[in-house]
Amino acid sequence: MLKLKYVDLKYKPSKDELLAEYYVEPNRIPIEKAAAHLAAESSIGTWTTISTMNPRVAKKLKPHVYEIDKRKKTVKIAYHPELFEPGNMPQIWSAIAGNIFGMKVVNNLRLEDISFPKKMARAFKGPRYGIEGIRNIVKFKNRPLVGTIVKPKVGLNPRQHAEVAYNAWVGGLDVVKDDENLTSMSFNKFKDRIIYTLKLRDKAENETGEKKIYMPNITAETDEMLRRANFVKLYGGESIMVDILTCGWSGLQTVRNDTNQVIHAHRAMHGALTKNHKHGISMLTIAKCARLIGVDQLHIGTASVGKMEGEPLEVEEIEDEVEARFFIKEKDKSHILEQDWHGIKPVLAVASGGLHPGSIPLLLKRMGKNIVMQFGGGCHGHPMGTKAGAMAIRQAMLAAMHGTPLKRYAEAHEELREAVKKWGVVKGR
Ligand code: CAP
Ligand code: MG
Repeated sequence: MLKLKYVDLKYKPSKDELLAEYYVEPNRIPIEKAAAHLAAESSIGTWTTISTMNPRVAKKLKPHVYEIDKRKKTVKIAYHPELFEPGNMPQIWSAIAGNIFGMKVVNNLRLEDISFPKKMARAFKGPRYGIEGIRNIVKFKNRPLVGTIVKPKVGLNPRQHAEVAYNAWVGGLDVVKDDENLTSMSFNKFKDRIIYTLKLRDKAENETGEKKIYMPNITAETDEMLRRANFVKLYGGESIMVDILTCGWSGLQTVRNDTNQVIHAHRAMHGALTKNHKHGISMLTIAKCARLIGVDQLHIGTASVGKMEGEPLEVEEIEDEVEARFFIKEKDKSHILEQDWHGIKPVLAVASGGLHPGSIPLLLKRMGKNIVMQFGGGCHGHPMGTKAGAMAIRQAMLAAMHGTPLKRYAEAHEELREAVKKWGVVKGR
């Protein structure tokens, strides 16, 4: 029976192959052996030699472990493109992020990065709007978008929900979105919420003369998501939000292909994959796949300014990803959501979680102005209420854009003053 040799450290991957990088902690075997098992199980092989393997299949489709770093415990594998179905993200993950996580030969395993060859990447649609499309909708380019998540996460009825959204908009926020666990509840039915909230969005637009955006969470079974997106469109909503990981890539692909709205991607559950830096799947990998499928906005954390754990690394991974292996121009140093991907539009990064007006200067410094900044507790927790919270956020954002220290700006702005009194100003480099 044919015994295949998967490790070939002299192998030079071609530009047509998919490259995957793993962190590998082998279980009492040499890392080379563990790597060979991973390569086999994620492609054509299994735990033993098999009579049905023929030299032709082996020669064409066998992946190559082409790099092993014993100190860093990293392994890189090159996969022939025909191991994958074009445009089928679930299948790609079933292969290179599938069975291998459960194998006894590894104690820990983390998929750190995927590099797609151009042809495979082009089988996906990418964002319909991307950064430029969203900027065209809001009609400004020179500042971050600021927004809120209606809080409490769930509990308000549709009228109350719409009222909170309205107060946030007229206070100065651009975006209002539902929370990740708010869908169609007994006390807050999706359709009622859409009707009331979009009506007050129109009112807020008329009163402020600014474009206001509502991102309703359509997360549900796939057909239902499409029905909800249609309903939103019927009432004049140009945006929808999807919990991309709990829905899965398949649901997300359908939403991307069968709707024509701006897609805001919430990453609820990502911590189950990303939080353990020895096991799971990196946010970088998730971000690349989400961009290929075609989300327009993606949560990437808050550069450790906010509440979510593990963020410095997460954000660094995304913001500083310059290992130009993903068919990008070698010299392109922009972050993974914005790199030039030859026709696949850039995605607008979303910073959310534990933010308040005092977080803005540092956030702006670390993440730049091409982001959506979102404030839940940091808006509705304002001592004077939601509208004042929104005003304080807008004031802090304008102050930060002009390089004015928040405390100085707050002297003449009561809302910001109260916010800074409650939450302070976040310091850092
Ligand atoms: C923010 C938020 C977001 C998380 C997601 C929340 O609210 O709505 O879902 O920030 O995190 O419920 O926590 P607060 P990430 O502003 O009140 O914290 O972007 O890291 O996935
Ligand atoms: Mg939330």
